[in-house]
Amino acid sequence: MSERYTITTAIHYPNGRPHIGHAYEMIAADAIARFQRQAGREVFFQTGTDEHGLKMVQTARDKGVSVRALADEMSSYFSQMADGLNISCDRFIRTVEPQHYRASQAIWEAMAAAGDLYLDRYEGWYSVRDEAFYEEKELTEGEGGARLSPQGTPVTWTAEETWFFRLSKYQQPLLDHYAANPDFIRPESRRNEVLRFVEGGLVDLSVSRTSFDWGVPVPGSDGHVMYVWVDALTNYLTGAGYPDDHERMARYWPADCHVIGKDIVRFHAVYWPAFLMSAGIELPRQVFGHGFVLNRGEKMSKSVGNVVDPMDLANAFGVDALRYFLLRDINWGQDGSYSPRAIALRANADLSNSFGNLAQRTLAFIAKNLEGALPEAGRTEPADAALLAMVEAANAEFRALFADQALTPAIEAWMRGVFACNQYIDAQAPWGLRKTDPERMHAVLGTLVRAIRLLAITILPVIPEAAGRLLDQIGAEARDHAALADDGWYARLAEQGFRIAAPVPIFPRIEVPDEEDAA
Ligand code: ME8
Repeated sequence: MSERYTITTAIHYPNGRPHIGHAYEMIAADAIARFQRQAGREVFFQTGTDEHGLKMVQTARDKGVSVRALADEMSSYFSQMADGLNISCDRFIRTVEPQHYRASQAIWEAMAAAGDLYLDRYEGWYSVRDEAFYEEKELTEGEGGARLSPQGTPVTWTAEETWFFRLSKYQQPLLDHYAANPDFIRPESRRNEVLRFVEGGLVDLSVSRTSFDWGVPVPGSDGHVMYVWVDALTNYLTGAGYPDDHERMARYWPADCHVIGKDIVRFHAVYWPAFLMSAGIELPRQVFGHGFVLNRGEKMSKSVGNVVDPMDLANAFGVDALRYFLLRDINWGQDGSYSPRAIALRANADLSNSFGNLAQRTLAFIAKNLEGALPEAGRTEPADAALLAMVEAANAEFRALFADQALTPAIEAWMRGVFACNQYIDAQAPWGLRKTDPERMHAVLGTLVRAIRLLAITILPVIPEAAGRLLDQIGAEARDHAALADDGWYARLAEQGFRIAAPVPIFPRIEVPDEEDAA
C-alpha cells in the first residue's frame, strides 16, 4: 500500500451558507483522513469552495452585492465551519486563487493540444442550479409543463457560441477504465448508474460560456470563460501542485479518493476522467458518491431554503456527538435522515451511557480509591485476556471495514467492543472487590484501562476531540495503529508514577428535544 494518501471533498458552492450536507461530507472525509494518518500514511486532505459560475452571478445579483464580495463572505463561513467541526484539512482551496487560474488554464491548454477542444454553437438545456447541461431525453416534465433536469431543477434553453470538449471520443476509454478498475466508482449502485449513462453514448460537452464573465478566462479566446465544472474539477490538481510543482504532483497525485455526493457523480466519474485522459494526467483511484442527508425524510438545499445551520447542531449537542451521529446513523453511501432528537438519542445511548460511562466509572474509581495510581498486575483470570482479545478483535474489524469505506459497520464493530467491556464490568463487579479481594480488583481495573485505551484509539477518527481527551486522562500518548501493538506503555507509565486525575465526564448526557421542537 502506498505511503501517502490524498483525499478530497467536493468544493462547495458558496452561494449560501453551509448546510448539513456540506458538514456531513467534510466530517466523513475528515474521519477517513484521520484514519489514514493513524495507519501511518502521509495524508493530503483538501476541501474548499467553488466560486465561479452562473449560480453565483445570479445569487449576487439577487442580493445586490458584487460576486466577489458574495464569494468572500460565504466562503469564510465554509472555512469557519471546517474549523468548528474539527476538520483536519491540509488545504482549504478557493477557486478564485491565482494558482487555481494557472492550473485551470494549463489543463485547458493540454486538452486543446490533444485536439479535444473545438469552437461551435451550443443550443440546449442548462440548469443553473445544477450548473449542468442536459440532453432532451434526460428531462422530465414538471408542473405546468415546465421542463426539469433529472435532479428536478428547472432548465432553460441556452444558445451561444462555445468551446466543446470531445467527450464522445472518450466513451470507450472510459468504459475500459471502469472495467479494469472495478473500485473506481463506489458504491456499486453509483457505478451501475454511470455505466448505464456512458453505455448510452456520450455527446460532446460545452465547456465555455460567453454570456457572463465570472469565471476563469479561456486562454486565447476573448469573451469566453470556462464552464464552471472545468475549473471546479481542476481544483483537485491545483492543490496537488499542478502544473508547476512537479515534486508535489509526484507526491500527492493521483488522489486516492474524491468524496462527493451522489448528485455529482457524473461530473467526477465521466467528465473528470475524460479531461484527465485528454490532458495526459493520471486518473484518481476512486470516486465515492455518498448519499444525501435528509431533514426528517425531506431533501434540503440552499435553493429550497429548508436549511439548518450545522454549527447550531454542533453547539447544541457537541461537535463529536454530531460527527458520531452522522457517521453512525447515516449508512455511508446511502441516504439517511437526521433530526435533533435522533442526534441526542444516539449520543446518549452510545457515547454517554455506553462508552462514556465505562470510562467515567473506571477512571473515577481509580482516582478515588487508588489515588489515581495505575492498577497493579493483581490476580488475573482468563476473563481478562478474553476481554482484551474481544476488544482487539473489535479494533481489527473496525480497521478492516473503515479501510473499505464501510464506515457505519465499522462503528458498529467498535460498539461491540464497548458492550463487551460493560458486560465484563457487570460480571466482575470490581467496585465490590475493594474490600473483599483487592488483588482481583487491581487485575480487573488494569484490564479495563487497557481496553479503554484500545477503544479510544479505535474511535479517534470519528470523535477526535473526546477520544483524545480520554487518552490524555490515561496518559496514552501514542495514538496511531502502530501504538496498538505496544504492550509496554502501561508498565512505562506505571514506572513513571503516572496518576489518573479525577475525570471530568467526556460525554455529558444530552437533554433530548421533543420531536416537535426539531428544526
Ligand atoms: O455540487 N446531503 O457544490 P454544492 C449530503 N460545487 N450531501 C449533500 C447534500 C445533502 N443534503 N446537499 C449537497 C457542488 N451535498 C459543486 C461541486 S466539486 C469539483 C464541485 C453535497 O455546494 C453534494 O453532493 O452544491 C456535493 O458533494 C457537496 O455537498 C457540495 O455541493
